[in-house]
Amino acid sequence: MTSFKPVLFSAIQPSGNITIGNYIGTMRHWSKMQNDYNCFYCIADLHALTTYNKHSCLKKSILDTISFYLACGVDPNKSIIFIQSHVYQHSQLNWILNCFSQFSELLRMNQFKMKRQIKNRYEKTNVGLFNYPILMASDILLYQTNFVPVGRDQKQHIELTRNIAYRFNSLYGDIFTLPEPLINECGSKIMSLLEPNKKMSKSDINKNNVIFLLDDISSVILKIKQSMTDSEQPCRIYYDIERKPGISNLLEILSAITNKNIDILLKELQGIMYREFKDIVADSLSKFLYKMQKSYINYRCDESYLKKVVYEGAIKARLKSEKTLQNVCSKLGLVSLFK
Ligand code: AQP
Repeated sequence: MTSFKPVLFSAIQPSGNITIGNYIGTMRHWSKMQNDYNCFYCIADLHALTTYNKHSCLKKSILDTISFYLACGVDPNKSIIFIQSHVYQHSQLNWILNCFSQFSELLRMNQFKMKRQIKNRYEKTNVGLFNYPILMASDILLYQTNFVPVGRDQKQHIELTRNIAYRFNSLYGDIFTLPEPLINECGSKIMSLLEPNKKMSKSDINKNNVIFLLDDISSVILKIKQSMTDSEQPCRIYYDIERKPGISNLLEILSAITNKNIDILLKELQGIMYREFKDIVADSLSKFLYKMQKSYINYRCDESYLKKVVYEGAIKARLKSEKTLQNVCSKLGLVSLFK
């Protein structure tokens, strides 16, 4: 007899090289979650179209992302790994949910406000960027998801997803499961290295702000050494996001990759100077990335295996999502081709 497992959905958009922020905020939890949840791990390529302008690199980014999913321990025999655009149900439900979402609630989305500002400087904002949270709601709701591990930046999108699901359910009965975000206290928002009041992001123009999982070790060491701290005298290492955003950010990174909580780290780090602290962070990160990159390369050079994984994943994801979509269509009075 198979026991009931809650459904977990998580995704990363292949909008560039994956960052240590993406890893700490979500991916690092994925492999241990496989035993307790029915996991759907999606490569959100349609989302990437909203901001990505290097379309010639998109295919590479998608294959890189699948390889990192595998490198961080996701097992395709336990979890479903798939590419969003292979499962057309996402786009179909997206359109339907557009018709159950309000313009005003999308205008309130902080990520849209922030990304639109960046875009205004370089190009015009596209409608996809505005619509992004509804596509995200569709991704989640199609699988009757119970939990969504996300970084803090995505909390508002999960709240919107719940609101849309609740609105739909109030009209048509219990069609969608209302998902809960899973947000860790530590590492849920890793900040930029040089501007620690701003989130670390793949698309940051200043690459010294970001540790990418594919960075070579010498540049990781340099980026950490150059990272912004503060001028408090005497310099002391403690956790205080307001007063010491740079040091607190490095502490969160160190805590996440060493699996030690911050209180324990602080005891170990008592009395050391910032320079020594940065050496410790750089050393731990280098060891972590070296292992991760070694495993990544093994997967990345076998494209036919990567394609097999996402092919099989798409078949399973279509099966599950089609059930929800059929249910939704029938409630709406759309005529089925088959029945
Ligand atoms: N800095 C971060 N700290 C913690 N978690 C983070 N996440 C992103 N940045 C951080 C989490 O990673 C997951 C995947 O994110 P995404 O690729 O779907 O979109 P995003 O949040 O827009 O990521 P980026 O890196 O900022 O990409 P760009 O620059 O393309 O917009 C999400 O769960 C997110 O919370």
